[in-house]
Amino acid sequence: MIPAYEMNFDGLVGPTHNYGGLSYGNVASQSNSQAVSSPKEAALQGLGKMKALMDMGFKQGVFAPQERQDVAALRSLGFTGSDAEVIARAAKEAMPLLAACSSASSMWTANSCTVSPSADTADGRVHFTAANLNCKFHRSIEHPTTSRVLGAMFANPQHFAHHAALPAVSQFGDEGAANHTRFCAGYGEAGVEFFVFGRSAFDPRYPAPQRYPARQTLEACQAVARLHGLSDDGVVYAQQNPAVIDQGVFHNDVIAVGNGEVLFYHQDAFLDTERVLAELGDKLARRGGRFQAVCVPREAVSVEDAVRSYLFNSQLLTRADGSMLLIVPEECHKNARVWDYLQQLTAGNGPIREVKVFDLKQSMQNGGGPACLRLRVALNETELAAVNPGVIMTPTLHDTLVAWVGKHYRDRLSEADLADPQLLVECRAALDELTQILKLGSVYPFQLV
Ligand code: SUG
Repeated sequence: MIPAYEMNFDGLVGPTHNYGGLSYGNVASQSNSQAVSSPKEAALQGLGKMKALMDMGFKQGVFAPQERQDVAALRSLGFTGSDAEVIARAAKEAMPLLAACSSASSMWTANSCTVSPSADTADGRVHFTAANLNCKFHRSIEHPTTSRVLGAMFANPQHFAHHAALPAVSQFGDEGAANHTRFCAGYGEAGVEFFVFGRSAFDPRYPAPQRYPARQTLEACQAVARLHGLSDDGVVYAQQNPAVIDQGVFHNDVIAVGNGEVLFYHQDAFLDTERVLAELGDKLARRGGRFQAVCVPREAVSVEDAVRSYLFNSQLLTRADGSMLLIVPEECHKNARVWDYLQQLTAGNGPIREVKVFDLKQSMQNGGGPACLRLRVALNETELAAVNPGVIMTPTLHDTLVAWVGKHYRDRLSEADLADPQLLVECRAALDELTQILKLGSVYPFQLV
């Protein structure tokens, strides 16, 4: 069998990173609304994580940010004139819309798309479906550029198949890989794809949350599975517990993470948990794997502590010796109950043996932890060789990107700064240079005119 790997493509934080308070149902986004951000620090924190994982021997890639501000989106809402006039008018008349069109939210690449590796798909190619992210306006404008960037990263049609985002209506609300996990005995072997939804558009048997929106629907999950050519015996669907959505678990990756044969999850994460675990176990066994569920009981870590610390928004990585490493944000270290739990977990004889802590505060304050910042793509060696080499992290690329951030990014950004017409000019200059560094060609609207 051809050797295969999991590769993490981390979102490079864009130069307009700010705290817009744009995500109702995401506790961190709401509580840090209008705090002053540091785009430079945010980008460097992200690059620090990418470098650390590369240095540990993991395959690491980088996913380019989007053009912001999105002047075309503002124009579609009726703001007219030159680009500078559009921004000035939006700032004066509708600051929330300017904030939405300035968001650097594409950094959370776990939401960019859903990926099915070639071992799972009917035509033997790696399939990508861009996520419509249609629950939030500021995120719903990401997918056209996401599709172009994915197309430039994974260009070879012999190995890679790309699907446009699902129809942008709430019945097909799709948040990408944040609600999708894949279990397998080995990255190159057929696996079991686990889709978690928050509600059904049509079927009243699935209770929706009361307070906060459920962003992902069952029907979206089923459509992605069909598009990717997955077989029924390689797919499991589960409903997220609506009670935890109402406590701020706006994506499944805020309450569970899986890798290889292991699911690390909170006791309250799902509805019908026993059925879900049994189905995962059976289906993985038929694909040669031995499913292991690591449940975190609510007595050890409450849902509130899970949401505050982002314990489950961690990266679960397989080390060379087959044991697993958990990459957690610093907020886990600061929470005594979570930290105690992690000490016990790694001291036991379960699969997770080590924890590493990263400072990702700039992203965390908008509700994005280590797992949100990365898109996982399982690739065999032949497919890996077909990835655009410009987006594969190397020590040289890391240093180039650190220098690029130093040259172009602001130290501070407040809501008032979004009205500065110079910001757009700076961002476009930065992104124009970036597409050359990453060898992406023309992917941004300002490059396509
Ligand atoms: O969609 N926050 C993002 C965070 C996404 C986290 N991703 C995963 N869990 N995979 C969201 O809610 C906040 C932007 C602001 O308020 O400025 C924001 O979009």
